[in-house]
Amino acid sequence: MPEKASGPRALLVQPPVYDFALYDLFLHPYGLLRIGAWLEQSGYEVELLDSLDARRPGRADGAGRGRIGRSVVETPAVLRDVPRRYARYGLAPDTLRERIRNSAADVVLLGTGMTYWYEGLAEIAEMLREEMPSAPVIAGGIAATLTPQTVAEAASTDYVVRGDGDASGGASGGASGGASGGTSGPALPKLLASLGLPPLRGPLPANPGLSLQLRSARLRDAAVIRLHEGCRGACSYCASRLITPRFRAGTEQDARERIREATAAGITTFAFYDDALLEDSATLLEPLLEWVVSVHGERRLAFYLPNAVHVERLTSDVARLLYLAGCREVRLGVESLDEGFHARYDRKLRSNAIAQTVRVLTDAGFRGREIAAYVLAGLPGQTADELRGTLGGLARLGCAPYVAEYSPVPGTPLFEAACEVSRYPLRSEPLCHNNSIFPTASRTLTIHDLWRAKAEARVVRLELSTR
Ligand code: B12
Repeated sequence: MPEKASGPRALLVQPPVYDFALYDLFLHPYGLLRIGAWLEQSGYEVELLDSLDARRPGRADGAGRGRIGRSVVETPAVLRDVPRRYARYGLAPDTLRERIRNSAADVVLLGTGMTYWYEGLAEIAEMLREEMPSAPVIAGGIAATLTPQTVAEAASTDYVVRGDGDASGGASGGASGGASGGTSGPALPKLLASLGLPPLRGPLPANPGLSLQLRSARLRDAAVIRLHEGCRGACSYCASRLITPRFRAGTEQDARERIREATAAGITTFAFYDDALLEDSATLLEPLLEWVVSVHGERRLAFYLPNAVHVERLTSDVARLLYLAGCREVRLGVESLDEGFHARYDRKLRSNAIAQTVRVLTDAGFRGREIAAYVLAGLPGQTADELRGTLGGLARLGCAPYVAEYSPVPGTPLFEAACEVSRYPLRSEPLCHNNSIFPTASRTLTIHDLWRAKAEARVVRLELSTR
């Protein structure tokens, strides 16, 4: 039996993932590590078990991105028609079991990611139950917020915290089950207290715990940073408002602190996780980037925007500062160049704005593939012609396209329409939310149209990389 430490001990767990594909594009357990920082600040000893800490040798780029070791497993029955191999990603079950056995934690905090990743939760929860039966398991994070019932069943736990667990921070904070605090009051502190564990002190820290992150080899090359929580927009396909109902602006001080701490630990690559990074940029992002340039010099650090930014908010000042601070690639949330698309689904972009933004980025110094755009495919009612038109238009503008298949998220305005067109039982089976299966393929936009579009986008990216 592992020896008990004097203070309370918490184990943070990032589960393994079952999927058709998984690329580690700065896939960090950001929310879980913030909870970890909160526990540490409250006197807990915290350990991290990152089940995805299994980089395939030679398949990492040194900047925090890479492939994760996998083993092919049987495809779940409901996804049998998908002509791809299903796999389990992460550390081997025996390794995980050993790590759990060596933990003396009093409580387990289980992170959840995509709604369709609950099989990994079920696997690790079973191990936790077998190896540490007396430690309560509290699940939280994105899937816990979007599909709490599925998470509760998969993780066999009564303790599912929705939102950030700190009611002072947002309307979604709440916990279900056990003797927990319901949907009012700071859910996680109340829940811990009801379990006889020391309460959490102070407000939830803005930044995740860096020392915790450094315990996973996979998470040492880059740091995730987020200025704002949520988004003021209301795109019909997006879950941001369900996760963070009210937009919350961050502070420059917190962002500087994150960069200061990470660079002191030797990290020079940063990835922004914001849903609305350019919101109020004149008062937050711009001064922050000016500070980065003054302290670190021009293009000494590297910044990435994996979650894309709003096209119309990208002014020449922002573009110039992003370039000088070291942004290696700007990903734009274009989704479509069709006016009808934006009128129907998001009202966020006039199609002529993109040409202006590409000009602004080119003037700032970005070249070739460094100007990239996400294109959404598979929204109910979307046509292949529209997708093709968008890709052609982006190629003419010199913008590198990435086709993202739509993942329907329960509770979003578009979900019911997605259920109507889908050949899968989206309402009853979250495995079918997986973008890799193209769940909303339809007569107007077939899976073959999608494959063709993805191939076309790849060619445009290759052409741009030679410029
Ligand atoms: C960064 C990001 C990415 C990155 C990294 C992906 C990754 N897997 O981590 C990239 C760009 C690669 C990406 C890709 C995709 N993404 Co994405 N992504 C996000 C984003 C912006 C942030 C995720 C995140 O970590 N948030 C941080 C949260 C968890 O931190 P937090 O709020 O501070 O956490 C608090 C609480 O959640 C809570 N908490 C968190 N953990 C825990 C644990 C416990 C125990 C407790 C008690 C509390 C708790 O407390 C925290 C403290 O405040 C979200 C949108 C969003 N606003 O969250 C979409 C989101 C998760 N992505 C989504 C989608 C659709 C995708 C794609 C499918 C897009 C596509 N079509 O290609 C792909 C899939 C890629 C993959 N297979 O991984 C959807 C979810 C879909 C779903 N069905 O679940 C979201 C919600 C976006 C949306 N707008 O709808 N994504």
